[in-house]
Amino acid sequence: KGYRIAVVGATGAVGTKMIEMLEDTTLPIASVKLLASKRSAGKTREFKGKTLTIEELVPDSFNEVDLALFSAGGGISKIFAPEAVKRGAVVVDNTSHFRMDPDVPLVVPEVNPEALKQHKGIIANPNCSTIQMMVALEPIRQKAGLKRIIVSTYQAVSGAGAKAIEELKQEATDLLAGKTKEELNPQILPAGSDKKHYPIAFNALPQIDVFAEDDYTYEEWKMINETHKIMADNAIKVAATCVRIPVVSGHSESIYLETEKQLTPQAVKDLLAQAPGVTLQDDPSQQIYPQALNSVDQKATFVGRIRRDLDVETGLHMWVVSDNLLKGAAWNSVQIAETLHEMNLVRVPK
Ligand code: A2P
Ligand code: 11C
Repeated sequence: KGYRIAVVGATGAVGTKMIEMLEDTTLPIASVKLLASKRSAGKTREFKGKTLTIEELVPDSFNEVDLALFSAGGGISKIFAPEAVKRGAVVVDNTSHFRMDPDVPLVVPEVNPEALKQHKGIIANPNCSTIQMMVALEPIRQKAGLKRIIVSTYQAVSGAGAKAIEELKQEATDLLAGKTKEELNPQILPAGSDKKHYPIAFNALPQIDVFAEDDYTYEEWKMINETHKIMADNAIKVAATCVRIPVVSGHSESIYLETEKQLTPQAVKDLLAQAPGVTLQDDPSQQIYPQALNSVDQKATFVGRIRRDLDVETGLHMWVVSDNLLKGAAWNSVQIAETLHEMNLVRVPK
């Protein structure tokens, strides 16, 4: 007895992690169906000791599915998420396609689980860089109010998918073997859909996704708009600069925030030491602080380098790191599914 679950994009960077998260979830599972493109149909993959065969995604894939986790790109979600809901499946969508739809809850379980009650079949999983920032800042917002955020990110290539990981590895290999940067052939980064591509190996690219209004990228706009929706407060001022660095997994963020009431750094540390989903790693005397490499395969959001601003009384700085494929994507999606189950909401409302 349990849910019949489908994973859409089961061969991808996030989909692969979704399967791992389902292997150790508390969610009761009756069956798991793995869906991807025609290219992957027939390949196999282990789930809890059983061999599952990957199937081609078609609308009828969702017949007799209770819960579908999507991570195959926005275009796939646009077409197939409604097909899944039509067939009675609740969808947790990891793409940006439905996030700003007023009918679709955008959920970080530590922050706004009650938003799930409004779902009409689709729940959106926020962008990875937004999620970890929300987990770190919500306890502070609750205690002291949040007026402003200025964030700079240092994002891992796995956020751009499995092919971007290969691109980083190939470029690094080629450069170490003596090739020049002109001999590299970047195809994916900084953004697969943009005109020009640049090497990521031994580089830092201040572009994630394509450029939009006011010369901010979509990734930067996602951090702004999604913060407002998740915290249900459009008055919070947010500015972001999103940068891709040659790290495989684990997004890092330098966050400056201003609170309404003044909090000492020690009060913030005490607060975050108790906060759900947070692991405090902050001891400069012992050189203890969060690191991308140490966040890999961990579900937590790691926070450290907490210190006061030297000029603004209500200003604070911190360094926030999390595995973008887990809390940023696969784990947050499975955690949403667990929360839906606990709230008895794994059903499409009539
Ligand atoms: P496939 O491996 O068959 O192409 P990533 O984010 O790592 O790039 O992964 C993208 C995921 O989306 C993969 O699982 C990929 O499957 C899947 N995908 C891409 N295009 C389609 C499609 N047309 N139908 C179903 N799944 C797709
Ligand atoms: C990145 N944050 O690191 C992106 C990936 O809206 O779900 C996730 C894109 C999204 O490239």
